[in-house]
Amino acid sequence: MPFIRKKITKIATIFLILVLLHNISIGIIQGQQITKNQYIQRTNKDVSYDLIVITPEKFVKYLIPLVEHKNSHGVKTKIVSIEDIYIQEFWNGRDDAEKIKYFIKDAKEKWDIKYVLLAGGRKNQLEEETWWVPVRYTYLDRNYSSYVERKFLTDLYFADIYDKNGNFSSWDDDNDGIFGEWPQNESATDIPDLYPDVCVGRLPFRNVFEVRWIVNKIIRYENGYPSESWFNKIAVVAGDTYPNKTDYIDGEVYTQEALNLMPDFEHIKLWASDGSLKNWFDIVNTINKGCGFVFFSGHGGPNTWGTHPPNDSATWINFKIKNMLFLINGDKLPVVLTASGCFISMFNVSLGHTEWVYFRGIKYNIPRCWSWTLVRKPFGGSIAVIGSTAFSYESPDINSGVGGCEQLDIKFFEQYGQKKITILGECWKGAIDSFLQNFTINWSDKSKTGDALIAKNCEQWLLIGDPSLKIGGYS
Ligand SMILES: [Ca+2]
Ligand SMILES: [Ca+2]
Ligand SMILES: [Ca+2]
Repeated sequence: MPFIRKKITKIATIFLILVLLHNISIGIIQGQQITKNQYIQRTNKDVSYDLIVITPEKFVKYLIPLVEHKNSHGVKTKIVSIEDIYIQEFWNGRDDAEKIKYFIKDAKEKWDIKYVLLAGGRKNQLEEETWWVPVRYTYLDRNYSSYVERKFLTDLYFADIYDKNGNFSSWDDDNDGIFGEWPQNESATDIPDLYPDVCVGRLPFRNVFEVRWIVNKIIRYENGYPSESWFNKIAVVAGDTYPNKTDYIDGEVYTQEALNLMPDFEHIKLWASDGSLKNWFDIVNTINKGCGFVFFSGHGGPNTWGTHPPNDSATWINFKIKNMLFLINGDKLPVVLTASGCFISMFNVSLGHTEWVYFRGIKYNIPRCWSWTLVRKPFGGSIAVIGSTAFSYESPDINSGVGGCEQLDIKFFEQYGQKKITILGECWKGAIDSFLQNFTINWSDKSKTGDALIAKNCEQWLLIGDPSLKIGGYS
């Protein structure tokens, strides 16, 4: 008997040591004195939240004023640090981005969240990418051959957490580490349903200064006075996107469709065809006077938006990052839409990252993309930009509009102007839902310009801004 007792004591001791090592290791791995049990105690409260803010520990204290502000308006908000997420999802997720996605799934199931703010972007300006909050690249480009060039950023990955059967959607069905894969001349190998299950927006902060001034911007905007006349205007900026390819003035047709959906707003047309859009100054002048929305329909790059006068492909009318210096619109901050501006929201650009920006044929580097520059601008700019992180594609058929990126913008205005949805992220989500319901994707399509582009237009349509933003502010 003493022998058996001795054996039980030995087994119990080993078990105790293993339990201790396990809990300590979780703490040590993350460099924090925290055990898994402590963590579960902290998070298993029987509560619900509307918004979770996901951010590195470093930014947390600067986001607390935003949380207090949101809670004061009845938007129940919780900040969760990336470091805490990595502890909680220690056993889940193959990489950092997938851990975040599992956490969002857990948060939806546990707290019934509606909105997720990814509050962090690239850490530095070097060529090598390191991120405050992880990103996901998908592989669905129809213009380039190598995988490196074919990948593009998508935050829809973090919003589309369930597949059509209600299971966790990895966006990597064949489990090869290549996400959202639809190779050229082949059927799709990964088939996500793309329908967002939560509303996701990103503020790609690089430093605490940006966090502080954008938190301040959002608070001032939401506490502002929506009845003020500046907000009740929508400006549209467009010309002939494709002078040779299509025989209509593309951007002007699409922006008119958006205006038709916004009857309660004063319409300001900056159109190349009637001379109301001659150059960038017309845009700066309009934004400086104040408007609730600006819809740009044309071309883009990380550094610029642009279009043409009718039937004149040689002439460009651009609105570049450098022109934003002249924006002095203060608190009169528009929500900006521009799905057709290719690469305009490519928030992975940096001074060490040379892709896609040219001056007279010479590549040069920019510290941040057009959309983020507009949102982060102090004393003006915009409150949010919804735009594309890669090549976006206009519909080849103007009558049906099948899958064209312009339809995403138009459906956004349908959400706001017709369905009276006033929360920014819900307009974003509703537009994607409606787009996907209208244009069914055949995932077996092998054509170069077919259904893959419908999927791509959705995946890259990124909200830079607070998804819980009350458009026009609280009265
Ligand atoms: Ca795959
Ligand atoms: Ca889904
Ligand atoms: Ca045209």
